[in-house]
Amino acid sequence: MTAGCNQAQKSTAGPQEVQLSVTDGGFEPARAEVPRGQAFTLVITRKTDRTCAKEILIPALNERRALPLNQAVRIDVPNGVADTLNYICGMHMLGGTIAAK
Ligand SMILES: [Cu+2]
Repeated sequence: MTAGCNQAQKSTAGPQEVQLSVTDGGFEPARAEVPRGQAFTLVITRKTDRTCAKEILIPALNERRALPLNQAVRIDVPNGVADTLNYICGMHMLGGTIAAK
């Protein structure tokens, strides 16, 4: 009756965090890698006022978030990435990719 109660607890450290910064060069790193299909949290910190990237859009997740200067913004990606996950700024000019490895 209680079959199915076990939870998959493979990792001991909780969801991995992927840190992104917005610098004068855009999103850094422009390409990050995460283990395939594993939950992670994107942590984005905008460190400059000199680009148009004051918002981040992740179309595949229907996410659109403001990026306040010097404040970490956390976006959970509970299903992880099967292949690649693309993000762009609010004006579709700067962006990057998170790839499964
Ligand atoms: Cu932009």
